[in-house]
Amino acid sequence: MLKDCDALWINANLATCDLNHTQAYGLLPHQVLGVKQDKIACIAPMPVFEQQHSELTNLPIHDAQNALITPSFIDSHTHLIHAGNRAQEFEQRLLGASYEQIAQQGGGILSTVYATRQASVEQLVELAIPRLKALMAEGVTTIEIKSGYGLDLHSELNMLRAARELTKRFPVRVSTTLLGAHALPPEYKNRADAYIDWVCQELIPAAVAENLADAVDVFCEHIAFNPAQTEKVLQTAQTHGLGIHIHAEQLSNQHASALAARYQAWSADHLEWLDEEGVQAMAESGTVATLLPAAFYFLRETQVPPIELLRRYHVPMAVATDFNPGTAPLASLRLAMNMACTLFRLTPEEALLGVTRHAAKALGLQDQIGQLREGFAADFIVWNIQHPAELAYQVGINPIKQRVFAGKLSHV
Ligand code: DI6
Ligand code: FE
Repeated sequence: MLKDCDALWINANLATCDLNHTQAYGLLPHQVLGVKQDKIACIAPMPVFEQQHSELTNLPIHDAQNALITPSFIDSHTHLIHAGNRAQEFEQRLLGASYEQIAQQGGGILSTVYATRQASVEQLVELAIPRLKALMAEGVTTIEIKSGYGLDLHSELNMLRAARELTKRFPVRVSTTLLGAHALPPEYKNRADAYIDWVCQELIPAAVAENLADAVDVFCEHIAFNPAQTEKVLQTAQTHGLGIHIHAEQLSNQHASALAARYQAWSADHLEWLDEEGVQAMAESGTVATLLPAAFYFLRETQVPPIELLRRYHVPMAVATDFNPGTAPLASLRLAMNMACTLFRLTPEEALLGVTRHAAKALGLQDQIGQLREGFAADFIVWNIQHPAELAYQVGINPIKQRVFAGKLSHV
């Protein structure tokens, strides 16, 4: 009932991203959307509002004036918390060094580890704020943030504490991921198995004890951890009831996506070298394929993820920034959507679902966010655009009219 709502948005075209609406984008033209507390309470055609108008005089009413409303965006893969930057490495790569060579020489991820270990929680938060604000200004209300630049107990937990702290200061939801198995720290040089044992026996339990991690992630790659080491971490995550993400098939095919699918991973991410067996395994386990076109772009990769196969097997595709100082210094989810279209040939509709419904599933939050649907979080954006395809099409213009998080208008 509209009169039970706390606020209404009227004259709105909704791109619900809800499968139950068979139109592309789940489009419902000329609707009223009612919010109660932090949830969407009612979605109805405008004539329903007109009939009940006389009973609704005390309600705050926002006239969308035929603007488009979408679920707000979810950036489901970021390394937002870190210190330092790697502009020099960017230059080295342009002069011919590869990402792998730089990593093998002790640069790359480890250079960010050295900088991050020097920073306090407060400094990490301060460094993250402008990055977060940039994402929020484009319509993001949920963001996944990984650790992985500490690689010791104190620094890994501090990264997660900084990520949690952001939710106390900003109207944003954060999903945290422990990426202790991101790179081998210098203290464990040539002792990767011992490091993985430490991750499983000390680091994961410590993060769980403080409720700092919603999920666990592993970089399974020839320059990082092998499938056997990866599996140990996934087993431990499962024992603790944590969600699972995996950095898989980014630089080579390690069959890591199929491995993670056996552990019901929420998502497998990157996937440039994914094969059909991996796609099939992901389809069976309901694992989301998270595409990170910015990393592909910055590394000037040429191997494109198998989009056609993912479509054929109905594997849901998410799109995220992978914001990080090495391979994706990009705090724009809208540009990532555009790159998913131009570089990977996603349709604009797939790109939008990739930052809404499918991104929610990649975070295990598919029953709460990512769709305009009664009972879902009242997290949505009112856009000054005519058609949802414009969101992936145009870059550098920000058509946000209103940003609503948990039922409240929020300004960034
Ligand atoms: N793959 C990535 O794209 C990021 N981590 C990973 O495993 C990059 C991390 C970095 O280079 O700092
Ligand atoms: Fe990443």
